[in-house]
Amino acid sequence: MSKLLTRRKFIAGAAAASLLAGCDSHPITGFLGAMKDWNQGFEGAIFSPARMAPELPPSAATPEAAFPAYFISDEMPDVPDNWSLTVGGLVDHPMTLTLDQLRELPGTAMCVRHHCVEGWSAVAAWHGVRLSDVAKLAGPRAGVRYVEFKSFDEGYWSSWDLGSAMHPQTLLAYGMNGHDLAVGHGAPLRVYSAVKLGYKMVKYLTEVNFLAANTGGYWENQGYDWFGGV
Ligand SMILES: Nc1nc2c(c(=O)[nH]1)N[C@H]1C(S)=C(S)[C@@H](COP(=O)(O)O)O[C@H]1N2
Ligand SMILES: [Mo]
Repeated sequence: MSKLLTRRKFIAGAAAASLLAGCDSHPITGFLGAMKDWNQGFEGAIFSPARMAPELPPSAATPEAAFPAYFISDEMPDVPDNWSLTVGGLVDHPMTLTLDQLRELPGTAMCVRHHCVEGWSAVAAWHGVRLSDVAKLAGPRAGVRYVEFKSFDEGYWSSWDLGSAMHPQTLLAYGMNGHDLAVGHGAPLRVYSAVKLGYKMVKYLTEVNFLAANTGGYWENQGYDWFGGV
């Protein structure tokens, strides 16, 4: 399969994702059919139901002007023209996804509290696609144990344990509080999760890589806890 997912194949993929999301009364065809040879045990282990972290009503959201925007670049990063997300590593179907393609996937939203190790916390609703749905399209291989996230912000990156990455409350988020993600908060796409501390949630995302090895992270390599759970 080509690196660039064609629109037709992508739509088949989106259909496969919604089938996998729980409606499996349809015949297994196309992209989903191609995935039937997955290692079933591995699939069960990584996409098994997880305990859900507490969510808050959208009315609990912090006024946005009071929600810090934090990035390591000296100035707010410039969103590259023709931005796209690369999904690769040890996967059967490496992909390059545009923002429109991501928006066509089944989406979800959650309102949760953000915890930064520097001592602040704030609440927002985040909108996007479950990383586990993107993983189902990419088809991680049995040796995968980690997921690495890279950004266009001065090389900021993080790597996660596969279980946290596949948690149903771990999103590739393109929206916040009902509108598009602002550049300050990581546009066009960031990781957002109810189960991790702020520094694990890479903004300005460019790459998601499914890997056998732990590749550390920007803050993790300077002493912050690598797991970084909430
Ligand atoms: N690319 C990138 N992602 C990043 C950071 C960063 O500097 N660059 N900072 C992290 C930290 S420490 C926190 S607390 C959150 C902040 O997210 P916010 O700016 O939306 O509040 O982003 C995380 N993701
Ligand atoms: Mo942070």
